[in-house]
Amino acid sequence: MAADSAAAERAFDARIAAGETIEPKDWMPERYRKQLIRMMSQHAHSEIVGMLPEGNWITRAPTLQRKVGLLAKVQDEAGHGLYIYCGTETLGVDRTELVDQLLSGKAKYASIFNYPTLSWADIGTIGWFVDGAAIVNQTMLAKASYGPYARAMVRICKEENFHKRQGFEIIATLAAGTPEQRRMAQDAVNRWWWPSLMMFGPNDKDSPNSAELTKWGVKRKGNDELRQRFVNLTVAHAKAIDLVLPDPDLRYNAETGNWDFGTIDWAEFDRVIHGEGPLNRERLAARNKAHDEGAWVRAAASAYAAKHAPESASRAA
Ligand code: FAQ
Repeated sequence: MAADSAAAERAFDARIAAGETIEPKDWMPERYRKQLIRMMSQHAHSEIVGMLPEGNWITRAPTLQRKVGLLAKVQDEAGHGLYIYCGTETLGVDRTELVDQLLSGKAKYASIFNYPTLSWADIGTIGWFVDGAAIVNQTMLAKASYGPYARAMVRICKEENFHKRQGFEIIATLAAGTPEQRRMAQDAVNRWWWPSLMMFGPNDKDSPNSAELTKWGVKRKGNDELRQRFVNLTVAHAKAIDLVLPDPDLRYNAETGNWDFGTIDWAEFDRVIHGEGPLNRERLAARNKAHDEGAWVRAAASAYAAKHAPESASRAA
């Protein structure tokens, strides 16, 4: 039996080495399954909690057109969350269990969504920085070894690209506006820059999951390389609209071709991912309230399924 499983593991490793995609019904090591459930469910939770900071501005968007755009973006994030929950379910876990982990505070979700959105410029900055960072990270995940996750990323990245452009256009408009609008834009950039860099996770040397995820082809690039790629891209965007990234140590390194940047406040990151960020409690309270208020929808859906399931089963037969 143990010999069988060692042989299965060798065959699995060979498939990964050959760049094959692993599909739900394929054999996989239990640890691979667990790591994917952890990472994918945290990702799904992030999309869902990520609706809250932006949802905060739907009623206050400055024009009807801005409101329509923001509404569509927030709906897209909901879709991404549901899509990734479906992907996670292909690994044999029940969504109810995952949602319970989020609601009880046991599961992590992206640290960035525990910061407040104080002005309209924050909405532009989230699109520019947060969706921008998400694209850099998820474009690599679109090549992940697990098929359902990789395919979800292809579709999601297309939408995130649109969100990023929309956000950048908002912030560019403000940056080219009145002195007060420029100040608002700069203030948002000052507050969101460092938390956006934290989105990529700890430095590789402090990342307990990276080695395993890299070995199995889930992560194709390390946290540090992706963070650096995001910095390199974003410096150019900030220059184009004459806003300043709040880092006195930011300078071009001709030897590496990268923009060197200052030290991230990892103590702040640790606080935020352990529930002590500016809005962790409010975010969880909002999700719990929404879940409680949605009880009647779940009850109605279950009642409908119970009534119609036999019919649809016999139609299928
Ligand atoms: N926040 O060993 P590593 C979006 C945790 S989607 C919170 O390096 P790993 C769309 C990590 O889970 C944004 N926790 O972990 C949108 C682990 O904890 P654990 C979400 C973090 O998995 C835009 C521990 O620290 N994207 O923005 C964070 O190898 C706008 C040690 O870290 C994804 O989830 C963090 N930033 O690498 C929506 C992408 N970083 O579980 C609305 C998929 C680390 O051991 C509006 N995920 N941790 O207790 C990933 O690529 C990876 O999971 C990383 C972390 C890179 C996030």
